[in-house]
Amino acid sequence: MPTNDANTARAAESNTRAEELNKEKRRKRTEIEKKSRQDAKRCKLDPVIQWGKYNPDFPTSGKAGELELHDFLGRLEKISRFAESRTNATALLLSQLRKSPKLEILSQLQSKLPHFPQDDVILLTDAKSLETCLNQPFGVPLLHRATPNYPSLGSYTQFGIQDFLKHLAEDEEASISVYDYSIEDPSQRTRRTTVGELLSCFWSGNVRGTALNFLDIENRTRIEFCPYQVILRNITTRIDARKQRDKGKTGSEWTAEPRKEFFLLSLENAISTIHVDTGGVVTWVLILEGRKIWYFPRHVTAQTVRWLSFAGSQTPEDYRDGWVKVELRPGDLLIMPPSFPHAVYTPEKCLAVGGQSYTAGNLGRSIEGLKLQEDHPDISNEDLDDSVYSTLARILNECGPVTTYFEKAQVASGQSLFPSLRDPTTYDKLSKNSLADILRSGGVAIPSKAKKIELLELLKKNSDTRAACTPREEFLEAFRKFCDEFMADGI
Ligand SMILES: O=C(O)CCC(=O)C(=O)O
Ligand SMILES: [Fe+2]
Repeated sequence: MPTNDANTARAAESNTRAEELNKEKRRKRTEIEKKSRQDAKRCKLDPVIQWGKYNPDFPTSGKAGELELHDFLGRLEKISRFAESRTNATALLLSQLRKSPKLEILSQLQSKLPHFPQDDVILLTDAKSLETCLNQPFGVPLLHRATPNYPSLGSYTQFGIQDFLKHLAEDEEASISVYDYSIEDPSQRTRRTTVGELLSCFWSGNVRGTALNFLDIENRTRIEFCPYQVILRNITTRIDARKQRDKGKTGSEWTAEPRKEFFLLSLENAISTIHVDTGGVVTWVLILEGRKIWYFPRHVTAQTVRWLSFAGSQTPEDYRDGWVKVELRPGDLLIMPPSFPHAVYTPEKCLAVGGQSYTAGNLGRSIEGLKLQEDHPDISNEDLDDSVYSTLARILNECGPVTTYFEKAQVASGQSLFPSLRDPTTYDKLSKNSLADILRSGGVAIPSKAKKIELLELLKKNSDTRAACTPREEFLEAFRKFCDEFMADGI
């Protein structure tokens, strides 16, 4: 039989154990409560995007060019609304129902969800969401709003206007191009100037008042601003990564191809009218200092882009469902799909950096966009450069291992857009005009009043003898090979 002492000792021991257990439970509960308080705080901090104020009705000097662009912006503003998205609408609804009972929140969500807006933009929260989106095709812009909980996805966002001016001041004599809309003739608005003039505008507080827009200043600082997820999803990075047999230092023959980035340095009230970026690229823009208002049509298809060509860069009217705008602040990142019409207003001095790439998910759209730009060169503010064709030729030749069946199918579906001089199998199906187009684009002279049969003869002869010699022909050749291989393997 245990003694009284032993009983007391055992009871004391079990009391201590119970106390320890209770202590552990209390500690866990406090931890859980702390975490849920933090979660609640986070939900409060990132509820709804707050779009800032700006004044599109800025003063002008009365010069014709300035009035024209001021008028353009006024008309664009009238038909634009800030971007909506399901994520944002949910956050807004939840913030309104914050104090309601749970059942009420559930019933409101149930009745309102089916009527939520379509996504005007895809809102990114963090690096993971950026990576996920870049792995897929996307038809609306990706937007990351920097917040305390979800800081900027770009690096070096503390690099501002003064830092950049100091870097430029190393060579004040250097020439630079600027878009100056105070010039009346639109074709003369992009003019050459010097870094000296740029510095004096920014350092003097811009007393002349012209809203100069220095676009496309090559980033030669050697600082890379591009978010690493964008670099890693770039299809050429992925192709190159598969080719490096030796990843080590010793014996490495690796030479890095510089990735181009561009600074956009704008004085307040700078405006870029409607355009698509050249070459069917995916464009990313990161704001370093100041703000920009970015406008784009709510509904974009190939027809929208053809309408841009038809209506011109200063006619925002008659786009289906109007325009969407987003306000970009320091640290914010915007990524546009290929050949996506946009216009930009800079309400305050701004430094942004950006670049271009092709992604596997959007490669089909890029090729479609290239054809749109060939047919309608006026949709872009830049001409198609040979390097676009060379880059795409390389991608088409080498992208097999890094593209899915679906992505390949999307690319191959564009085959008929580019009838090739070296693809005799399709000639017989084409009209006389199309045959003449192919011959002309291959630089072959066409006899006047030639019949279809003669054009066919000419094409057959030329396709046998001509080797691809221009970058465009290289691209056509690569595209044809890509499509042939897809047909042979895929279907
Ligand atoms: O900032 C601007 O005025 C135009 C920028 C733009 O169109 C671009 O980066 O694609
Ligand atoms: Fe642009």
